[in-house]
Amino acid sequence: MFSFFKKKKVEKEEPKEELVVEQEVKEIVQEDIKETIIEEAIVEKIEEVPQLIEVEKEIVKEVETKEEKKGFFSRALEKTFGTIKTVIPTKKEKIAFDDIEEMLIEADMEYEIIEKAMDGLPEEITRKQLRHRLVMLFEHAPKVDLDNLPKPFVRLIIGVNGAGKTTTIAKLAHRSKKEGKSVILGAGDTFRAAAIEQLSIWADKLDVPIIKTKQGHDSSAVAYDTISSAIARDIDNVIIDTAGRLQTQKNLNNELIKIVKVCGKAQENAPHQKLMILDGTQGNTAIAQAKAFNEMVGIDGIIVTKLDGTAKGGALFSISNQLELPIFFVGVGEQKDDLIEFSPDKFVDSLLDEIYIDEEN
Ligand SMILES: Nc1nc2c(ncn2[C@@H]2O[C@H](COP(=O)(O)OP(=O)(O)OP(=O)(O)O)[C@@H](O)[C@H]2O)c(=O)[nH]1
Ligand SMILES: [Mg+2]
Repeated sequence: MFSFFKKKKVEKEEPKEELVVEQEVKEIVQEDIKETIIEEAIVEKIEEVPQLIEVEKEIVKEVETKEEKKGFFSRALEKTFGTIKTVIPTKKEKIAFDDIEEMLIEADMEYEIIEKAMDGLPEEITRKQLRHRLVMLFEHAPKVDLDNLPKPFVRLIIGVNGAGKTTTIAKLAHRSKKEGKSVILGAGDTFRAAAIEQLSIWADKLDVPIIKTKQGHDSSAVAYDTISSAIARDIDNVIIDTAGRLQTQKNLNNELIKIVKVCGKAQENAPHQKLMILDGTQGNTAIAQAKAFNEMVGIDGIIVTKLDGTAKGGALFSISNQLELPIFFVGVGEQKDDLIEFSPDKFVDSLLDEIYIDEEN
């Protein structure tokens, strides 16, 4: 009995070993097959890489466009929209004339402009009707051809004290770099030592060259040197800071006129853009300042700052319409990326999205 069982046990063990070996061989073969499949898949995918990169680029672009639009109303107009919603709390297909009028007043659009925009509209207003009227308010502003810019392209930044000039210069320089353009800054606010320091810190942070002098020195000389340096170094963009000034400060204003003249000596037709920086929290009062500066040196465009902190977004309509100047950018914070390219269509659409149900009608 005992030997029988023993024998049987031995007989059973032999095929088990064979089975184990067979199993191991199978596993090795399966691994090989798997590796081959993976290798083939990788080769296939490598061939697809250029197409995938294209698809990825398109997706990124789409997301950026959406983000830009979303960014526009979620940040720039957050407070303005908050105010609008107190007047029109629920979205509708048609909105009463009086509600629209009240909403625009609350958003700090000038009453004269509101009357002009709404003249002849019916008692119940559709999105399409209102959109047409609001977009029209920006139409006097001349279009700027950004395709054939001179090199260097010189921008002179002007405005009253604390409007956000120096910070906006940093944002514009950052934007130039992102677009693959070289840029140089001119510390033309020689009035305050801290101003030169402030722009130098930004230049360091952004890793862009800066031309500066000592406090109290001639700011037009800084402007001249910055443009000359850009020409010598083949730099695309020049951005020149200036001291904050009120339209009533005669000496400072003569200085500004001199800076403009001297820029023209360094390069023909420079400065190519005189940009007025307006503090958005000032709403309509900023318009009077801009008018005075426009008479003094001629302004080519506006950048409205600090829209993140104000419910006065509606003033953008009056600013552009009254001054008949384009708004190029809006500032929505203190960081280098907090600058949004302004588009009347996007601005109006994001505002209407808040109060109308239907996108099309
Ligand atoms: N929230 C917010 N703050 C801003 C914006 N732009 C500028 N600031 C802040 O406003 C203050 C004044 O900005 P500056 O860039 O120094 O203004 P400036 O016009 O150069 O001032 P002066 O040189 O004194 O005339 C700073 O504290 C900035 O950080 C913006 O878009 N949003
Ligand atoms: Mg400054």
